[in-house]
Amino acid sequence: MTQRPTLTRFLIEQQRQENILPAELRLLIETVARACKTIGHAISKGALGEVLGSLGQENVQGEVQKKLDVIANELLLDANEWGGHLAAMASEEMETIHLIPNRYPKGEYLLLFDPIDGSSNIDVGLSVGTIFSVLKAPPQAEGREITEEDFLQPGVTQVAAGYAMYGPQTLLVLTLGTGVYEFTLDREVGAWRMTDGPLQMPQGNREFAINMARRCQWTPGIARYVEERIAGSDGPLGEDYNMRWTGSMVADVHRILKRGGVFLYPADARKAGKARLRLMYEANPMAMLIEQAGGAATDAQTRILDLQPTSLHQRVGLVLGDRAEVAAVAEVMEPCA
Ligand code: P6P
Repeated sequence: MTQRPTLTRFLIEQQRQENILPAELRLLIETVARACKTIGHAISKGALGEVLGSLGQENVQGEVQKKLDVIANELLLDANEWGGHLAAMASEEMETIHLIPNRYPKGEYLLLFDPIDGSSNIDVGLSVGTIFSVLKAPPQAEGREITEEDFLQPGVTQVAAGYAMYGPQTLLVLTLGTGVYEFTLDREVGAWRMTDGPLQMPQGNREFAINMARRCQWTPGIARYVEERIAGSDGPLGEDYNMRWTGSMVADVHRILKRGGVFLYPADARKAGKARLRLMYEANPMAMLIEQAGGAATDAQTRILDLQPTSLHQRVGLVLGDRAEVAAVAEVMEPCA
C-alpha cells in the first residue's frame, strides 16, 4: 500500500510543481510543524506533565495565562529563532514583536501565532490549537530593524497560514495559497501524514456556531439572523438549523472546513472597536484557510483579508464559513433603508 505523503514530501513537491515555495518558507513551515508536535506532546500529558493550570498572571490581552500558553510560546520562539528564515515574530502572548537575536542570521519572513487558542479548554480536556500566519517582511525593511508597523499588512498578503489542533488526533491544517491540506500526526514514526486535501468545505450545511451568552453584544441585525435560524422550519427560513459552540475557534473552524456551517463572533455593538478575536493571528489565518477552501470570511460586513491593520493586537468581529450564510449576515447588517 502506498504510504500517505508526509508533510516534507508535500512541501518539496509544492516547491517543485508550484514553484511557490522558496526553501526558506519550506524550512519555516517544517519548523512550526515540528514545534506543534512538541506542543501537542506537552498537552497530551495533562496533569501527569504538571502543565495544567494557570500562572496567576495576565497576558497582554488581559487574559489569565495558562502554563501551557507560556510553554507553547517559548517552544515556538526557541524553534524558530536560529533557522535563518525569519526577520521577526509576534505572538498573542507577547506585547511587542520578538526580533531575531543578532547571533543568528535573519530571513525574509514574519511569523505570527496564537500559541494556544482556546486555552480555557486545556484544563477540562477539550480540543485546543495553535494558529499561525506567515507574512513577508516589506521591502522597505531591508537593512534596518523590523518594527511593529512592518507586521501591519492586510491578510491578503499572507504567504501561508495554518493551525494545529490538539484533539482526538493531532492535526495540522495548512495553506500556501494553493489549496488547504490536512495532515495527521503518525505518532508511531513522528511524521505528519497527509489525510485530506485539497479541501473544499461543504456548502449549505445549516449549522451555526455562536456564543449565545453574548446576545447583549449583538446588533439587532445579528439577533434577527440568529433568531431566524433558531425558529427553524416553523420560522421565516422554513429550515431547521443545528448549533455548535466549542469555545475553541480552531475546533469550530476545523468542523466547518470538514462538514460546513458558519462561525460568528460579532464585534460588541455596545462599544466601537470592542471585539473578542484578534485580527493578525486569529482572523487573518483562519480567513485565508476558509477562502482557500471555498468559503467566505468577513467582520460581518467587510472581507477580513482586505482589512488594513492598525495595531498588532487589534480585535475584530468575525463571521466565516458557508458563503450564503456569511452573505446573509452582511445583508442583515445593512443599515435599514
Ligand atoms: P467565549 C478562545 O479564547 C477564543 O479566542 C476562541 O478560540 C473562541 O472561539 C473564543 O475565544 C471563545 O470565546 O467568549 O465563548 O469564551
